[in-house]
Amino acid sequence: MSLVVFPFKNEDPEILVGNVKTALSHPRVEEVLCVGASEDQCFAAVAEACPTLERQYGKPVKVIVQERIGALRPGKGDGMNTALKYFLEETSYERLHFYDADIVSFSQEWISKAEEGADQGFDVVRHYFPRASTDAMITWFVTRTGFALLWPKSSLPWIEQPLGGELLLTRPVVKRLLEEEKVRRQSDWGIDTLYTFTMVKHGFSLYETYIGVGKLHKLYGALTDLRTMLVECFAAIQSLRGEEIPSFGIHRVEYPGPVSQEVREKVGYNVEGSLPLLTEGWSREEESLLEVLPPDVRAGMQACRSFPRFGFMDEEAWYATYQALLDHFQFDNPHWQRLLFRLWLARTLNYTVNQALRGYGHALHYLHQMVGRYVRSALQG
Ligand code: GDX
Ligand code: MG
Repeated sequence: MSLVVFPFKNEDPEILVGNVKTALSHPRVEEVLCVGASEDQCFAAVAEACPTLERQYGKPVKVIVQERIGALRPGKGDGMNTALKYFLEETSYERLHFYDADIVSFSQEWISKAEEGADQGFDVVRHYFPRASTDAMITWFVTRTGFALLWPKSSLPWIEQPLGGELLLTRPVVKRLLEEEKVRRQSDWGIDTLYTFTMVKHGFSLYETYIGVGKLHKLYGALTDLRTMLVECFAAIQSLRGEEIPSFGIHRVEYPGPVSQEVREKVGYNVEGSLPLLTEGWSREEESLLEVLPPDVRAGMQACRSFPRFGFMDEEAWYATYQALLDHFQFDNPHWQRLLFRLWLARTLNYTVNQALRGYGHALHYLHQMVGRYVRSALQG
């Protein structure tokens, strides 16, 4: 029997309560837990709905505020780790499901497919979805790239959506995650990276189940909204450097289905609006950091100060840049944070213009092949 958890922060309570009901009506679900970042408006609305839901469905429904467990910015990591603790200390269920609170395409199928994977004996089941070719730019250029560079022999680079917040964990996995000091510490957006990394490190078997309807959820406006997430996801990878993990763990991926026209045609971000972000607001300190980058990248970024440039940031340039970032990036330095964002933006724009523009099939094939090329380069050292 299973516990379903929704971590949330300032979400639309109507959507969250709808998702709670969907979970409660699933026969495998014994209890639903919502973990809020604070006692915000959404928290109050969900708390008010709980007693009625409990009566209606005859199952416990709780809403709690996340504990302060980690050492970084108090964010989604504290929320998810609070849920792990609750699961281990307050319940004896065998499985824990996580789903984002803002999903509007959530259905019972998501729970059933995860349960089916676990029924087959997999320790972890992760959901994956069709994504637009210009979506998931942190996943491709930060997380999967970093996994390929640092752990090319592992299954990590081949996990479709390593940052996804929709997953099922069996009890031994939850126990192992919470025992890791690095996992408990990761209170911010880096939590998904830490969970993914730790489950592979300990050799848990992994199944990725495909959800064809896709994840429709609240969208970001400008690319700058992604800055915190980008920085925290990169820092999470950097903090794991030097850790050894097993080669070739058990990892199976359900074959995907046809991708809807809507996803194929969707543009993931505002291209024109992000161009000024390459040129605006350079400080002397930020300029001085360019010194540690490969010469072509340094010259390209210097040119950006007067006009947006990104033609130089191709696949090879990003590989070399990433290596330099692993060595030199400082998480607590705001100049480094701004520069990391600009470098990643240059890579994202370069890919958009040279690959995504050629069509959906080409772009997705390119991204997967790119990971393969990075894996091979990393193995050759
Ligand atoms: N308890 C708690 N505390 N929940 C939070 C907090 C927090 O500080 N911050 C965000 N959340 C919830 C939020 O309400 C939502 O349910 C979920 O976490 C994901 O946040 P959202 O703002 O919807 O982000 P996005 O871009 O949709 O997230 C995706 O990428 C993240 C990542 O890249 O790290 C999604 O797959 C996330 O699960 C993933 O963590
Ligand atoms: Mg979301």
